[in-house]
Amino acid sequence: LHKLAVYHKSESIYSFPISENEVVIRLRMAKEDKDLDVKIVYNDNRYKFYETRYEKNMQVKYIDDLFSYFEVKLKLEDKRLGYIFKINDGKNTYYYHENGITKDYDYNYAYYNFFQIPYINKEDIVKEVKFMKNSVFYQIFVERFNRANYEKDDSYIDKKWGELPTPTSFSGGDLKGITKKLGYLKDLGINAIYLTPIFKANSNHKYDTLDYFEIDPHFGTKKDLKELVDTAHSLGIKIVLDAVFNHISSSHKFFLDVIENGKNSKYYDWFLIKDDYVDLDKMNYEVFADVAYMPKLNIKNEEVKKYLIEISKHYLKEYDIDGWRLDVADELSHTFWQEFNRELKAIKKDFVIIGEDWHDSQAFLRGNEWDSIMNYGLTKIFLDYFAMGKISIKDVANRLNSLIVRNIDQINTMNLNLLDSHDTPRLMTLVKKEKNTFLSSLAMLFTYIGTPCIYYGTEIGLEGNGDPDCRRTFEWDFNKIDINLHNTVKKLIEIRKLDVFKNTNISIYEEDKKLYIKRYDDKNELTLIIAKDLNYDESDIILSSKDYDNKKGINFVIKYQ
Ligand code: ARE
Repeated sequence: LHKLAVYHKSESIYSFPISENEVVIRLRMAKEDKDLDVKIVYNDNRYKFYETRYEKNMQVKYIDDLFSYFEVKLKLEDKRLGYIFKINDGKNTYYYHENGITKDYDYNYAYYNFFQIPYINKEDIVKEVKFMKNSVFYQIFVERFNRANYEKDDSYIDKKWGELPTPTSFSGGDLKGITKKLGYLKDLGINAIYLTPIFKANSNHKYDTLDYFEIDPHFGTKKDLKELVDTAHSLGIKIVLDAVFNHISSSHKFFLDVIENGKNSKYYDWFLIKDDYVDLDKMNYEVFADVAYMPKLNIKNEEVKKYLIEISKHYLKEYDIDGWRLDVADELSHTFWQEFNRELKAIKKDFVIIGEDWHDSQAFLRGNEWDSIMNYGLTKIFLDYFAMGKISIKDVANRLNSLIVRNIDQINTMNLNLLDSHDTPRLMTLVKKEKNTFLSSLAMLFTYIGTPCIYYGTEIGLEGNGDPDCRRTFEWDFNKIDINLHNTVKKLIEIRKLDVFKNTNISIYEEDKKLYIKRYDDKNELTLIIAKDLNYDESDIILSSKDYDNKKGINFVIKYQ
């Protein structure tokens, strides 16, 4: 037994209830110890742990570069779990408990050192937002998706639809344009949309808010937003908006007031200014990254908190939106997000909170702040393998597993998985236009645990390098696109809706330089195989869901060059 690798912590990602009478227990061990006999010894009434105990085998569920993670799901009658682990390495039996690893364990005299979940309080169980597990998201950069043909002041538009964007160019996309294409999205299989910011702002991306209570006039009116949300809902499509709360525009009236009145402004404490007056040249105030026109808000200030929560509630109550995606969410305080979560979930339960954090965000994902993140951790694995060829298929398996054990099952189900976005180069460009690689990446995205999100235009193979090139206009002339590619993406979306994806069972491993991702439930099993040297015809690449219904355990094979 490699003792140094053995790790467990109660009431953490290693020990969590999924309902009042069901808990998941994980135990980390060395990768080399994956074949050892591991048992959990427990009583669901910890007060009786001394008298009676039950034993259950634990199975290896995930393996990464260093560790194997054993897991067991326990059904409980009582809610007060006490447990230890019993490990047999063929020679010795070891007991692992709060005091470490020992060769003996005297149950009569357990010194209060068993691990425990003292009591499963229903309100502490992390809840899944119901619609997430059935959703395929579509991210829209509003300025570039579609321009509706209607009377509006278009004097601001300086690029023809189809011309390449610059950091400051305008092509004219708007909310009505999106509403018009909801039928198209429905047909594609999309049932949730995330829009980049739509509130009044100077830039084309609208991350520099001038007024949170106004829809940007380039994008439309309040009526247009209402119509968009209502039409979407009537088609069974959810709408998530972008909340930019880390900073506002330096031309926002609150900041202008501070520029004018310095410390005497009633908004002085809304920002983080080093001196009594703002010095724009010296940039003596905190900003987003190093961007002078985006002064950071002071989230410690109770008035700021109240203001931001009021905005969030306003769109929920007035427009019945289904979630917020939170910009630069990792720089705002836990205290703020807890308040935000409590207030919003009190209004609508089936409401999702998606944080933008490119790293391990577990600290925000304990159930009382965000539900989910934009899962760039996954994006990075795709990049390293499919785009850069920097890692092996074995590394892919390891890292895909590693990413799962960062969080509990409920969160994994809700994480927004993406391959590209308005902040990254586009998938098609990253894979150098190799269609099989492109489809392999997408197949992996759709098979992985979590909620897949495609960036507008992925389904037509839209290309683009980093910001701003990844924000090109959509091509609506379908004579100009690869219709086979489009149909294949559509098929992937259809497959994703199968029942087998509605649980957290997943098994990811490498064998003979092939990557296997298996999803399963009591009745079905679906395996995705990805490898460089599979000998299948293009026509075999994707099996339809009809085939799936008729067979058990079909392979859904993807090859790429
Ligand atoms: C503009 C230019 C860029 C230029 C940038 C900096 O277009 O070419 O590089 O200025 O001068 C919005 C606009 C951008 C704009 C930016 C500033 O959409 O076009 O860029 O404002 O004016 C980090 C943050 C993360 C952020 C990304 C981009 O942590 O929050 O960088 N993403 C959000 C939005 C953006 C938005 C903003 C924030 C600002 O999604 O669209 O930009 O509101 C590692 C780091 C991460 C880092 C990531 C990417 O993983 O750990 O922290 O994310 O790399 O760099």
